[in-house]
Parts: sequence; C-alpha cells; structure tokens
Amino acid sequence: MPAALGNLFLKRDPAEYVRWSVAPQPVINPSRAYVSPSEPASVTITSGLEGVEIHYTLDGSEPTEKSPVYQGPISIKGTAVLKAIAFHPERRPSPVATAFYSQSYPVKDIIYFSPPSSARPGAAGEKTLIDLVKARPEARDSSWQGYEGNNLEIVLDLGRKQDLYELELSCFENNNARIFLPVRVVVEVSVNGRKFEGVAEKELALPDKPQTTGARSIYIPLKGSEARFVRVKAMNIGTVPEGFRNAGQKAWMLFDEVYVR
Ligand SMILES: [Ca+2]
Repeated sequence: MPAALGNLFLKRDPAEYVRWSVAPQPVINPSRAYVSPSEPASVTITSGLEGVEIHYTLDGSEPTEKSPVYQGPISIKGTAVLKAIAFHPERRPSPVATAFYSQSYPVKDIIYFSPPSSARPGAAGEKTLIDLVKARPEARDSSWQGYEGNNLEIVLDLGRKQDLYELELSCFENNNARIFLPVRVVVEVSVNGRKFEGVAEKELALPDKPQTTGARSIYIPLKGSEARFVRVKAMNIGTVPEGFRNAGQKAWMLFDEVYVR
C-alpha cells in the first residue's frame, strides 16, 4: 500500500468505520409457510442491531425507505413474497431478507421417478421443488433444479385427501442457453398412491424463435378431483430445435417449485 494511502486509513475516525459498515440482515420468522385465510402465519422480523428501522414489502419487490415500516407481527393469509431491509442512520442498508408464503396444499413428500441432472440437483436437493423457495429469474441461481434432455416425473404426497383445483409448475426459459419449457405436462392423481388416473394434460406450443428469457408458471386446472397423491410428468423437448443456438444439443428444463391448490 503506498504510504499516503496508509496514512489516510490510519487517520480515519473510528466512527467512520461504523458509517461504512452494513446493517445486519433482518431475520424473518417463519421464513416459509403454507398459509390460508383460516390459518394465517404470524410473521415477525427482528434485527440484531439497535436503532434500525425495518422496511418491508409483500410483493417481492426490493424494499426502500418509503416501504411500510415493520411495527409488529404481520398476519399473512395468502401467497406472498416478503422482503425486508434494515435501515440505520449511520450504516449502509442491510442485505435483503426474503421469505416465502404459499396458499397451496402442504406437500408432505416428493418422490422422483426421473432424477434431475447431477449438475443441477437444486439447492435443497429433493426438497427443491417443495421448499417454497422461488429462484431468481437467472439460470445460475442454484434454487433451480435442472433436467438435461430428460423428463421431470414426480409424485407429490399431500398427506391426506384434498379437493384439487389447480397445479402450478414454476419454470425458467432461456432458449439461447438451451433452456426450454416442457412441451407437454401430464397430471395424474390417486387416492391410495397405487392406482393413478389422468385428470389433465397441457400441450405447450413449440417456440419458432427464441422467447423472452424469464420465469414462467404453467397452470393446469384439476377440476376439483379428490386425491392425496399427484403425479406430474413434464416432457422435455429433448434436443434444441433447428433455428436456435446450439441446435441438436440436449435441451434443459429448469424448475424451482410445484404447487397444488
Ligand atoms: Ca423451491
């Protein structure tokens, strides 16, 4: 370090360090929950630092000092992404804390009939698709679980019989990076986990040119069928079609979450 620069550091008032330091990330509890109007979550946000003001949003946007101030437990009754930042008069704003709430049926277990790519197993392993954590809309986020050339095939166990109205499969699309949506999604349901019957199927149009990159949700109506087990098959396009970058190579599908309502 040049001497002049060293002197600058030595002369700095200790209060300067406080000013340049970052407020600690707030802690949200619970940070993930299944919720409903009859069973809301009571959510608290705390900071390890005195004198902070915590601002939050419920729509997934980044909080600013204009966002609502946390003043006590928040009751969350429906699907929401809660983000919180602690602001301190003498420090830089904290990193953002994120929490996920879903008004969908709790999934007790997930069984894979087709494993994801060993290179993209998902940050939470087998729980990646049912941990309520949404990935950021960029392929490098490890919260995406990837399938290279092969299909997704899973069975969800809801723990008990439910009336099923909709399945949501949350995906990522980046055609220039070999990442495509499934070409078809098939949903079968079962009361006992042995005998399944098909309830819905959705074909997705093959793109004729690269689509806008981003997260997508595929919604499949389940018509009120009563079941405990839900089998989801999402068919991979297989190989990148002609007219796209890397045509002929294996195509990826990326998923971060599956919801049943
Ligand atoms: Ca997830």
